[in-house]
Amino acid sequence: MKTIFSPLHAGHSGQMELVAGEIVPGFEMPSRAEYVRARVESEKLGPILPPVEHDLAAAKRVHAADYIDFLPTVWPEWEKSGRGGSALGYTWPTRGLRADVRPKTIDALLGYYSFDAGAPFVKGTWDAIKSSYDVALTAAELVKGGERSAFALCRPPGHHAGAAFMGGYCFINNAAVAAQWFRDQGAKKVSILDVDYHHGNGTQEIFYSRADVQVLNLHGDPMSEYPFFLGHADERGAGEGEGFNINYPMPPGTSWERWSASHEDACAKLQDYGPDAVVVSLGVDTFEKDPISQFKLKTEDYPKIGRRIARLGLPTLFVMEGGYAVEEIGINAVGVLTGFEE
Ligand code: Q9C
Ligand code: ZN
Repeated sequence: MKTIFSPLHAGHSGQMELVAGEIVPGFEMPSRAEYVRARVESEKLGPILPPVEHDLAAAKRVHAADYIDFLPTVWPEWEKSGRGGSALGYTWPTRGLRADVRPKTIDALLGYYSFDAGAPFVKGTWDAIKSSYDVALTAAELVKGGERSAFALCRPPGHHAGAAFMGGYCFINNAAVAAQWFRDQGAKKVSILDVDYHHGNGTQEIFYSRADVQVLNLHGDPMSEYPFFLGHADERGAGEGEGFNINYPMPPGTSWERWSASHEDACAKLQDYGPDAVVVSLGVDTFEKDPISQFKLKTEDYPKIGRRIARLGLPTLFVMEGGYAVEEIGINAVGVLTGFEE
């Protein structure tokens, strides 16, 4: 399997994050991608290739054009206003406020275009976002070109980003962009299988009213886990999309037995749907030692995930999402991929 990777991810570094009332260094750090890249090499998964640059048209197929146009302006505007640190909003248009007003200052716009303070910008953030997007599209092109699978080693991740908002370490929804790109290239139906520990709220939002992209999500129960306000079992899609969004919230402490039963059910529903391509939102923050998660998957479980996905027998794009036990991310993520290839 070929891996697409860009070193430009590393410019998105040194961000700060609000955790339990304190500002701490961000968990979503550059070494994550470097550990994965190193493991791809040491396991000889296949060649590691740079992305091809793309314009932003494919991003605007799933995101609002004004949102995408805003992203490259964030750091320059933040600097112009004399700030350092991380560019973050602090006011959100929640219930009782006007979500239809688009104010003018950078502070207001950061709130307008986000759902939490989990997507900080630093100087290199836009270039990293753009490279991650290019990585996803370049890997999708390999699959469209006839490869059985490809690995988009994206950083920053994407699945919390919705049509017009960032959050949860995510800016552009790389998996959603790739799924839509497959559709635009002639795929009639695409499935997104999201195995990251956190619910992919952005992906769900983007495709919620559509029957042509099935979204299956396995994650920590949002009654007690981030992102709290989406990802519940009764969210099944709307209108034409009714029945094409499927959530599997699971309790803290979930281990392989429970998780794999949900995965089995998701794979069966995916197979019934019969897509032309599968996009896997590959987070490995389900790992027992993940510092921000509550599931108990073990290193030996990850190849089993890959083997099950391989049995679907469909063209498959793996898109890197979360995973914060940095030293083990490579072992676990590449474990899925080598399991797939067996
Ligand atoms: N106490 C992804 O895995 N913050 N995003 C959690 C921890 C947000 C995770 C706070 C976690 C976002 C792509
Ligand atoms: Zn996650």
